[in-house]
Amino acid sequence: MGKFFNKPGPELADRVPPGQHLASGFPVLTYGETPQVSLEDWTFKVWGLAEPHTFTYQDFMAMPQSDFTADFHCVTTWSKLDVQWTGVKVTDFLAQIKVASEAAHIMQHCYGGYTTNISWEDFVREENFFAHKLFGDPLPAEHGGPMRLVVPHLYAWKSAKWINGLEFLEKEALGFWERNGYHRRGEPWAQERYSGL
Ligand SMILES: Nc1nc2c(c(=O)[nH]1)N[C@H]1C(S)=C(S)[C@@H](COP(=O)(O)O)O[C@H]1N2
Ligand SMILES: [Mo]
Repeated sequence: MGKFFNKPGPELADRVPPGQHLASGFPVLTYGETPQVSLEDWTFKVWGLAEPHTFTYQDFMAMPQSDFTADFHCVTTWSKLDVQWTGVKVTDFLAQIKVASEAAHIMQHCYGGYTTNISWEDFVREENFFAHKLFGDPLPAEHGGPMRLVVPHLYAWKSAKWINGLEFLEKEALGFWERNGYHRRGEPWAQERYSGL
């Protein structure tokens, strides 16, 4: 700890959820290998309770682009404030696809096989986005490049790196960490860390 993690001062305390410490630098947290996917090869699919469609990286570049600054909270107790990203807002992306009204949950799928589930309400928030730049540079592979999801209001395991698809579901299903004891939702201010099963 000590060297890499700092207790937030009073001016930042209201930005750091309970049980979290500030990380210096931006740690990398990956289960397994880092997939190497080129921009040319990257594709992104939607299926399930959505009209099936495959998007390329170029397709994403043609969508409205936005800059975002967001705090990032890993359940292993580090947080990083004011991370700067560039990408496509989830709400702008959703305008490009047709989703059935019964869709209430979404499974995020990734190169490498990682999955994580999220409810429709948690997914469609204005501050969620697909990011392809980090602090102005192309998103490095270890942080999820070419493309990752960023969901600032939930613990970062809900922000899928190397994302390659969304499966729209009527009922909740559990992703990789959620099947292995993590909370279904993962809200940091409520410390929704583990499922308690
Ligand atoms: N595909 C994939 N996405 C993932 C993970 C992973 O192992 N594989 N780890 C998650 C966890 S636990 C965290 S804290 C963040 C870490 O993001 P970072 O490595 O950019 O800091 O990515 C999340 N997204
Ligand atoms: Mo994490």
